[in-house]
Amino acid sequence: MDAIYNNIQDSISKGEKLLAILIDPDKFSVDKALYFINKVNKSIATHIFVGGSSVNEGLTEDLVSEIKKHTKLPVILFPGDVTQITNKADGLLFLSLLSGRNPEYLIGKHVRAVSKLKDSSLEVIPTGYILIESGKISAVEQVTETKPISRNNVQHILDTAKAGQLLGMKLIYLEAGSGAKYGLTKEIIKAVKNELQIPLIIGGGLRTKLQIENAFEAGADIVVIGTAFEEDESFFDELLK
Ligand code: 1GP
Repeated sequence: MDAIYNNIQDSISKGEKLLAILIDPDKFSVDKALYFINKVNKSIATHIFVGGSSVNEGLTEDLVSEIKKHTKLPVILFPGDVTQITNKADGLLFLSLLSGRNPEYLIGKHVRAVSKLKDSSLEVIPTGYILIESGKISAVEQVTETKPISRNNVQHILDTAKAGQLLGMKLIYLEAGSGAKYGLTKEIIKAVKNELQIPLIIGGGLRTKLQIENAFEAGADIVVIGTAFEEDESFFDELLK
């Protein structure tokens, strides 16, 4: 039943690194899906994440349905809101924003999600989501009305990630914010990875192959890339299988 999560763990045990392409339904037209997903299929990407901080209702379901027609990769929801939950996907990152102190994003929206998840076949993966300050105000910060953790306060980042694991979360997602000025440093990634026994996702502001490799080298199990492909699809050519 936990195929996505088990496959992530299998890959990690074999030393394989995982790359998720993030598609934001608000910035992406369904007409482009076939062309774009063909590029994803030819690349080293292993997962497709779909979601955004603010997405109009219905867009996610239409887009996920279209994506599913063209790929065998797992399609996982990365929702900014309950309205983005759709059964058409394979999995759902059930995100709790641990860096913030807004109860809506810690537990409120989750309670409202339950009725949508009734009879759902989505694989729900509890995920501790931690926003780190990265040179500009991120959409997550604006929408959730929470402050990111300072990138200089590594101990607080570590304690937050560890608290997520102790609460039973199955993944920790360290987020610099979409289009961040600076991606997360190797030092932060390494320090958090050393604290955790659960897989670590890293995303935000990564735009080059070297930055992706550095994140993997520092200990990221899954790297998420969104903006780099939105801005320049030729980036896929650097990431061919
Ligand atoms: C955003 O971590 C993801 O939530 C990806 O960030 O768009 O900067 O690649 P980018």
